[in-house]
Amino acid sequence: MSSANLPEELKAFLQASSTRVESRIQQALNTPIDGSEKLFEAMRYAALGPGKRLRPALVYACAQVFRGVDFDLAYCDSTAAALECIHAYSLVHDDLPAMDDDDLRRGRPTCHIAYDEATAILAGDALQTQAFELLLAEPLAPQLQLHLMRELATAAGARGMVAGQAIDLNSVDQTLTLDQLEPMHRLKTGALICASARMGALLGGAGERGLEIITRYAQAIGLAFQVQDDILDITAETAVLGKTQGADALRNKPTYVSLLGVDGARDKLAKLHAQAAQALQSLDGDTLLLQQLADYIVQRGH
Ligand code: GRG
Repeated sequence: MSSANLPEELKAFLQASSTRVESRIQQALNTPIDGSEKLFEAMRYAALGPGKRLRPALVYACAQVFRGVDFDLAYCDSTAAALECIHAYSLVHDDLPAMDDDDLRRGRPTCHIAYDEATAILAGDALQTQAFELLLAEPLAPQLQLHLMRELATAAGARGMVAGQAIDLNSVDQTLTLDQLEPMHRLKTGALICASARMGALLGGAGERGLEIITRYAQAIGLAFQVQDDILDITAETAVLGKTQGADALRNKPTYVSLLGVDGARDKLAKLHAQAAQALQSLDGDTLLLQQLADYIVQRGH
């Protein structure tokens, strides 16, 4: 699905949430101290490059589902920006020579190519801590603020995304089973997507039941996102992907496609899509946007 084919409501929502979060990130990254201009430039390059801003969109949409359409999305700006900063840092570090060693991301040179390796490492480090500064910048109820910080720290750290990345790096040239591949992706890609949805729901005032439903929805779309990523890695063109096509196969990394074939991976994707829709059925409120986001994740072309 290219952005031209998106339902109008979703297209408008994605546009509005991208504008909001980019402006919040700009604001956070516009005051370098003397001598750190290059660092800040690299941080802005990484965090404000042409990405889909999917995690911020999930924050806003999951808050809105509990608060209704009249809800002031400004309440979520810092949290949405925090999620995007963590995501941007993960991409910068993932592309480094010591990790995936990629020189193309979002259709442009990766951060360490556009700047240099040391600057890219520092930009990633600083984007990570910037995320927590952003969460602290919002005058929220202390309990809620602590809850958001815990969600993000857990999802991004050694029991979340970083664990997934460590397992992934160890899996090169290994034969993983599906039972090993799935937990790795639930951590590497799924944890941050799930945290985005849960943190949005918390900002929306979700209770325990609402949070549990959002978690089921987000776990399904988080894994679906990765399955579609694996499918695109072998079916889409580099120019469309904005990153090197076939990079996983080249590195001999196990993927859903290498284990299940393209058709098997598409079946898996359809099952996860259905699980996300099923979770939404138990949620009160207008879930159309969340359904459309799930559709977008499984049908996206890059
Ligand atoms: C380096 C600690 C550390 C973690 C890296 C998420 C991750 C862990 C690495 C990214 C590798 C990768 C390409 C994973 C596939 C799924 C994914 C996160 C794709 C990129 O996310 P998009 O499509 O990117 O949301 P945009 O550019 O749209 O923001």
